[in-house]
Amino acid sequence: MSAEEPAQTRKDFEARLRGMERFYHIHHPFHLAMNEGGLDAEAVRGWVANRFYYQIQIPRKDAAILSNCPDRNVRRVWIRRILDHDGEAEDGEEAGGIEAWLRLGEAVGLSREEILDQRHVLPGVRFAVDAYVRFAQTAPWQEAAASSLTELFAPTIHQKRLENWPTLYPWIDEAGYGYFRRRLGEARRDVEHGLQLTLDGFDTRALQDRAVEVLQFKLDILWTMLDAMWMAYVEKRPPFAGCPDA
Ligand code: AHQ
Repeated sequence: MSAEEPAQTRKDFEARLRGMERFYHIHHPFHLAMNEGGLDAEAVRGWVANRFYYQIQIPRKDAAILSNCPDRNVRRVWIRRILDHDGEAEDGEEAGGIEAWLRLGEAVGLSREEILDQRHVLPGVRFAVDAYVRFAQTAPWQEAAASSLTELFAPTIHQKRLENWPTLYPWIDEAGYGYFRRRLGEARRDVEHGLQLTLDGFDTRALQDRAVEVLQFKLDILWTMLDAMWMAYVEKRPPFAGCPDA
């Protein structure tokens, strides 16, 4: 890209961002298998236990963005994301998304203890998620905000789980599906704000190219998490499997 190339129109820039759906992790073999009923119970439980690590880091990621953002109007909206996950009460309806994810864990047959103590979290998942948090702590807040735009593509993935899992995985207690239901609305609301910030803030071609790089980085994080889970729970080759005295 030459330095003097003119900025894309907002419409073309948005279309370019939305066009990255082709790299979204809904197309990963793990999710393809999930949505065809191709995962065994261990793989479903492994996914829930590993994704819990992602969920508990999201509020820290969003708090990092808040701490780097000097704009009160942006912070006043962005802070909702933390409360969506951490909740506003210890339990009950206001307990938030992390509590709802723990209920999903119990619904697939995991104990709260084994989810909370992270015994199932794979190294590859931990490294990918930690890279996301560190990016939010160290990158300009606008770039960290733009990295959340993978949620442009998230409503479909939650909707598919709600539609498919009851038939494909009838052994899962449907009481656990509350998380997916709440994210349908939360993701749509969050991504509207994140998209406006990005379309407004990345207003030169160089900045628009940077936003695309940042979104690709986040797509890489989501894809890599599932690579680790595919090896462990589909290939049944967790880290160090086959090593002497593993
Ligand atoms: O449950 C998800 C969630 O709370 C978030 C926050 C958001 C962000 O700030 O990066 N991204 C995200 C996502 C969630 N669920 C993922 C899924 O596949 O269930 C999708 C993921 C995303 O698209 O980034």
